[in-house]
Amino acid sequence: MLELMASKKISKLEKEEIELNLILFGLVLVLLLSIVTIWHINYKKSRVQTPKIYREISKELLAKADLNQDGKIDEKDAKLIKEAFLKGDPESLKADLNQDQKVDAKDYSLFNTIVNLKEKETNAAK
Ligand SMILES: [Ca+2]
Ligand SMILES: [Ca+2]
Repeated sequence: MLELMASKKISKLEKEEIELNLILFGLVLVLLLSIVTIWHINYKKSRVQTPKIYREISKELLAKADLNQDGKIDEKDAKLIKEAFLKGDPESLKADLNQDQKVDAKDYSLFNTIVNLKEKETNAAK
């Protein structure tokens, strides 16, 4: 009789353990699913919000495009890049954004792309 009771007790304990494991398994599953979902949403977001050209523009390039180093890329920098146009002296070469050792239309269009993207970014943040 006592033995029977003991085995019953054990089986009850085992049952509880299995249930607990099932609950834990379920929780882990839900956690994994939500991580995958969040990752997927963020992945889609980053794909939508980041045009290809923007991914190619590095932080260094953004820093370079701020020619007078006043922390923003604006018409003052545009003026500087115009002044540096087709010049080869070290001061003007700061405007050589694509680093081909000359300041030309490529750098100017790169600068314009950065300005446009910056504007889009500011508008999106509003
Ligand atoms: Ca500037
Ligand atoms: Ca260049």
